[in-house]
Amino acid sequence: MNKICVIGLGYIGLPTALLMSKAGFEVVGFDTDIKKVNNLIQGKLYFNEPGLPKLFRQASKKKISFTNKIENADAYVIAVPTPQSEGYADLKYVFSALESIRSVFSEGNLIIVESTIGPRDCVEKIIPKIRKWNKKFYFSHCPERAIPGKTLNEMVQNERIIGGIDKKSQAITEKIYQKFVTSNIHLTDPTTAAACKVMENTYRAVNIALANEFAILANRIGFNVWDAIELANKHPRVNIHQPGPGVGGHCIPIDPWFFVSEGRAILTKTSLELNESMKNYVSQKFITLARKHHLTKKSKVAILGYAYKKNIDDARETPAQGIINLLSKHFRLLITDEYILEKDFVSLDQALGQSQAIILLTDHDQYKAIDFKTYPNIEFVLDTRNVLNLNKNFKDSAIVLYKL
Ligand code: SAJ
Repeated sequence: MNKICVIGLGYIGLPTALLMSKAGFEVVGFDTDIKKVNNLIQGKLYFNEPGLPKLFRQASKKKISFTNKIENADAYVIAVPTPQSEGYADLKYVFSALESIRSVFSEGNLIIVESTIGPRDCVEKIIPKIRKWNKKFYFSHCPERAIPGKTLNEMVQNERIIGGIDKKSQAITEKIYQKFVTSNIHLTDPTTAAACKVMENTYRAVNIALANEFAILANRIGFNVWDAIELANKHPRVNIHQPGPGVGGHCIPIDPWFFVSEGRAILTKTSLELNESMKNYVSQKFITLARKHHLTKKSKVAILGYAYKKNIDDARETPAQGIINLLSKHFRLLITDEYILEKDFVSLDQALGQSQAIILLTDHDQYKAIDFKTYPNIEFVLDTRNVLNLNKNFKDSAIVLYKL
């Protein structure tokens, strides 16, 4: 396997292509979006990820090219989006990637699917399509498991699962990943590989839901959930997650639905719904506080943070959008997030300087340094991420701090 064609040059496909090129393979990066391809040809990246510009410069000196015309290769890596549609992974982009591959496919080539899919999708939907080509093929499902913000480190350092349809598929896929993965590689079948990936994200969704439930209970009972979680986590076998305004990103609110659609995943379904309902809960809590502080429809309220999690420019499925939709019916909103450049947001200083109340939705590090005494216009702050500290951020100020 010398030449690899990576299909889909997004958050996963592009770093994968660059790492494979750095590892010595001849790589073709293919995307149907001509704008993306042209940007890459001109040396421009279109999303931020630590270490990506450096890796891009290094890879550019190697054998890598970008195109919107598919090329024959020894191995094809599919890294296209698989949005959720009524509880199932929508495979339309995987199928169109397969159609592209089919036009250049040779006997004995390898196809690797990295996109997240339902546990039965390989066996029931993807492999039968390839079989119909009537050519000898090798196939593996290697779900990507890298977290935005640390994508490159995790692609190299995380343990990797290779779900091959037979021993030869497993072996030739392993040979590719061995070249750039420094951690253990585990061999299994495609269904188990896909199930692992969905289980990982379901574990997160369920545990975040539990933390959110604790936050709701804490409000009723009257204790500080953040302190209580910290103390409970001192127990050697307890790891309670963090509550928050909801769960964003393209994985945790989405992938667990692939289990729910199997019909028996009661705990998973309830957890997804509970996480989804946090947007409403947080908005209602803010509205109740605003009434107490006599805010009106004319009052300006600042939204701190729009990205789905801290210190990244990724806003996919961000709970902030739902909260903005709800709160914009009640107040004049000033939204700020200095990571999100393409939106017409205001600066942090403008948001703080012009608002009567603040709701903090994303735990960007920069918010930890805000000195609220310089903004006497603010009456209260609702911190949904436990970023702000009464003694530090509110020293010498009369602003009231509330937490989720
Ligand atoms: N969140 C909480 N409380 C927590 C942890 C997270 O509310 O205790 C929220 C975050 O604020 C964010 C969302 O959950 O809105 C998801 O963030 P995340 O950092 O937990 O995960 P993702 O979606 O960025 O990436 C996940 C990762 N999966 C796991 O950790 C099991 C990553 O490894 C996967 O590669 C990725 O999903 C994926 O592609 O599936």
